[in-house]
Amino acid sequence: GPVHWSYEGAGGPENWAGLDAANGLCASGRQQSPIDIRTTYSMALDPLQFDYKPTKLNVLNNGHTIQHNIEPGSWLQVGNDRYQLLQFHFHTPSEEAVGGKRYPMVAHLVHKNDAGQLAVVAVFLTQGTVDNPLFNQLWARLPDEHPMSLTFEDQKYNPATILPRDLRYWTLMGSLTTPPCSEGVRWLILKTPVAISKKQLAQFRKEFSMNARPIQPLNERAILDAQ
Ligand code: B30
Ligand code: ZN
Repeated sequence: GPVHWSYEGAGGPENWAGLDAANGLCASGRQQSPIDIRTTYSMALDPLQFDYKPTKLNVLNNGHTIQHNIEPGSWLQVGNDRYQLLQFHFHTPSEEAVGGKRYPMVAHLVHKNDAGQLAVVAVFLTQGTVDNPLFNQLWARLPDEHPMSLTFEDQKYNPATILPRDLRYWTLMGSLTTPPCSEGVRWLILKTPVAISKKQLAQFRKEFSMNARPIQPLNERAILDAQ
């Protein structure tokens, strides 16, 4: 059958564009993600306003990550732009790099506005000394086959629990980091990492040892920095 996209070998990132006619931007796009954050430009940026509410725990193993789908009703507002939180998922190592260095993991919180435009908030995950209680709840019963989706009716959590206290961020326009690598994605990358334990990192890596796309050229983009 057709080669499915993956992170190494025949289906790996260097070959994504050749796997499907819809994936052309993976090779030819000029605004691709992820990027390395090096030179940034200070600007007065709108603060991120998270208006998230408790949601039923859903866990999906889609073969390339663990994804948590969110019930309608959680919102992100940036200036006058309002986006609904759809899902969040993880990559290891982090896809985005800071000064050439990747964090152990990243969470991508995927939002969409009424016009269908995506805004993805990236939260770096670093290794701390104690379990992060949220991740104990999220990953208590990971689906070990894919595709496989589990919903726990009696387990609610507020997705805001994944956010650091300090919401300062970098921003630029980019793309989906997976095929079809569609552009027009508003990236909001939080500067402050959140800690999870070594055991929790290992729990994810046991299933997904490497699911990060290589760093993409910045080309004519500027990374803005709210100071
Ligand atoms: S990311 O945040 O840039 N890594 C999608 C959303 C965010 C990112 C990447 C992809 C997305 O919505 N992709 C389309 C849906 N997927 C299904 C899915 O959610 O699991 C189609 C697909 O990719 O083939 Cu796998
Ligand atoms: Zn992602």
